[in-house]
Amino acid sequence: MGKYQLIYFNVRGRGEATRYLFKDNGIDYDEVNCRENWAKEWKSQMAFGQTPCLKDNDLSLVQSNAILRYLGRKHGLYGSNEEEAAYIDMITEGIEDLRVKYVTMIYKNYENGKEPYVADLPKQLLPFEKLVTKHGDDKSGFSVGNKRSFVDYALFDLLDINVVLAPNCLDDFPALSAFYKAILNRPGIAAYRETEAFKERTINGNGKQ
Ligand code: 0HH
Repeated sequence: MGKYQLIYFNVRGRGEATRYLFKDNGIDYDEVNCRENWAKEWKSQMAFGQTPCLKDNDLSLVQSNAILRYLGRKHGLYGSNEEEAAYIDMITEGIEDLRVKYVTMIYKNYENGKEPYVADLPKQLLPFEKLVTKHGDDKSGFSVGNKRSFVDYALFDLLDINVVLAPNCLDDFPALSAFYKAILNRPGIAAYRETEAFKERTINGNGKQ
């Protein structure tokens, strides 16, 4: 089996949860930066004209959440039973909804949109606080059940980008704070976040955060 390739721009963006999954689980992969020659070489190769793209031998997979689900199935990171997998999917879709709000504000309306976005953040984060409390284990950093799953990395990245935007946004959410800390302190994640590769990537393509 060849090594995975992650084709993406040199930003955290929609690639970061997959990078966390690789790093935390000791899975080797090659990073391919598609920024140069994006329009000429890469874009037409992508099923929806966008990246991230995961290559696994003959498989060429785009859509960041499809990539996470694929790796989740392949590496035993998709819950312990059907019910857990369903909650993992549900939280994944909730994360997607908030990520779309975040990305829209960052790319289309940062100057006027940041303040109302931050004001609305507690309302947006509350469902995740309740879900982790009910279905997961915050101290261990499990969103669902008592086992690592791909959604943990997606939730961690969502919290991380919002903490950069609004440093106190987790203060009133004890479960999310504990969850965030648990993932942050995992050796593979902590070591990765100390690398130049991580530090030199901006969160977003326009440098706003
Ligand atoms: N639903 C998709 C997913 O979840 C959305 C992917 C997406 O928006 O995977 N991809 C964007 C890059 S993410 C894309 O491919 C934002 C990072 C921006 C980095 C700089 C972009 C420079 C572009 C020349 N966008 C490129 C495109 O649509 O042509």
